[in-house]
Amino acid sequence: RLDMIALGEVMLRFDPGERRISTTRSFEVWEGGGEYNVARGLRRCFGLRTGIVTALVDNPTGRLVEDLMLQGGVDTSAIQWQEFDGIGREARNGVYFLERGYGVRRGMGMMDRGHTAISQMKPGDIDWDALFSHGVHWFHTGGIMAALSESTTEVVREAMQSAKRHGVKVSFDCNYRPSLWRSRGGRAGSIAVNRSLVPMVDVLFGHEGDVAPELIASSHAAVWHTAESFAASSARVAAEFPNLTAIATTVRRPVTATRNDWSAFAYSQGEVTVGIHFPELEILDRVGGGDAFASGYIYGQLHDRGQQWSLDCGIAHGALAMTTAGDASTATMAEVEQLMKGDSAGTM
Ligand code: KDG
Repeated sequence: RLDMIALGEVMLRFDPGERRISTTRSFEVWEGGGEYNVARGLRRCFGLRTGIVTALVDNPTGRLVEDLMLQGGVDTSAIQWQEFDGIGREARNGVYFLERGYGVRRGMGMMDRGHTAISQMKPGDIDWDALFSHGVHWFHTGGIMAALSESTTEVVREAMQSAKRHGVKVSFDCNYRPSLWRSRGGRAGSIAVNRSLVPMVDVLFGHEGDVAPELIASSHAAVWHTAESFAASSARVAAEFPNLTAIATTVRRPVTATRNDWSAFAYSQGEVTVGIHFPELEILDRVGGGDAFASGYIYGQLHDRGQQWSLDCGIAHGALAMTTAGDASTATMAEVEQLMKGDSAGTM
């Protein structure tokens, strides 16, 4: 029995450590994927039973991704395994390369994810009703999965419809990725898809650059700089989509490549909650911070801890996730709680 299920692509992440992609001689490998990272965080830090729905080609790199996910404690029994054609012409496993920023130099990344097995997933491939009928409480997916292809958009829609039938809460992280929308109408294409999905979403996540422009169709695409403008924009979104119970938005303005101005807001039932704030958070690896935020917030919501606690839990977990290498958080619940109280995490 699972508490939570995520749907999304999981890729192999190649990390050159302190070197650059173009000059390194070795890479460390991790698994990563926006939606999956949330399931992993809920498992490893918060102890929930979580599972991933994804598709992989059944070859050694696909099995490596599975092995890493198993190490993350996430249930992999719903993976759709696609037969390997021996060359990767029909379907591949996605990979990405990321080098970290340092001081004045921003980190840079490269995605290599065309023709992946998951981009070919289509409605009817997964028996969602069977998956959701065993006491699952939460379903999480997002704008990366919805962007992969026309058919994955429909898989997201199908999964959300089934979750709603089974009374499962649905969250969606906008996670706008320009490269994925290039052949699908760019930002306008993503807005149109997100707008069609949001009526089924209970909790909408995003970072401040994503949520407003994607969901507010008018030209009002302002970035939310203050609680006031966040309140106004999110009130409009909430009025338009009455099923939304909360909008949680992270604020992560890079101060330098290795520092963030990090916080978040939530909007729920007409009220804005402002979370704890780290104006100059030191960062080792910023990837996965938003996903760790989402998992902390979901944990709070699943345990009826209220907006303030959920938000602070998300912010603290996101902050800690960015202090270690890899997409995944290695934080413990005790460290998260300590940081929520304003103490630096860790003991000696
Ligand atoms: O949120 C983390 C993701 O950005 C990372 O895992 C890679 O899935 C990824 C994507 O598409 O950016």
